[in-house]
Amino acid sequence: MPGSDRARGARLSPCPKSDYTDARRTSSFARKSEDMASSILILNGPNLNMLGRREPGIYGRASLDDIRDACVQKATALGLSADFRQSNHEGELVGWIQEAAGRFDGIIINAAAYTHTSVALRDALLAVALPAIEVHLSNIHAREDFRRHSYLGPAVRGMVAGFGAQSYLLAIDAIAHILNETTD
Ligand code: CA2
Repeated sequence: MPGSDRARGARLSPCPKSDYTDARRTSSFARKSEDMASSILILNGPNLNMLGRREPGIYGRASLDDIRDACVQKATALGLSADFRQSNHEGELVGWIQEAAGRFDGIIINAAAYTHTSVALRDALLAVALPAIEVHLSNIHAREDFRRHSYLGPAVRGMVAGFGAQSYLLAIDAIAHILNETTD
């Protein structure tokens, strides 16, 4: 799925041609020192702290703690470190995205209801220009019309939706692939 040119473009540093060519051949994992794992920030928006307690028919029975544990396990298996956070406050999520620049290599975000309302989260993701993936537990295209539009779409490389907690694990696979690929 196409992501924003701006987000991808910012990963290409303005270095001399020979270095640039080398950088294109070298994976981002390989560019890091061997003992330094790539790190991803996994963000969760409002009400996701309620998972497992209400609406299991739509969102499944896993709690957010269960999903965090599965994400950390999956990330570790892929050689990534993962920081998993949840907030009910848009501004806190914006702050975490802003702080991610220079500290994390990629972002996975389930912005929950803010997906469908937040220009601020979209702008923050575009501003930090880290590779980002949008996730949803439910298939947002099979629900109410208002859930079919995501403000985050232009700011992310792609979206995984509809697979319950598995959506997060698929997104970790995808970001590992992005971080491991030759920059192009
Ligand atoms: O499917 C998803 O992951 C959503 O991001 C979940 C959001 C919803 O607004 C999006 O359209 C799709 C809702 C998260 C609220 O989670 C609850 C969990 C348990 C009980 C009530 C809400």
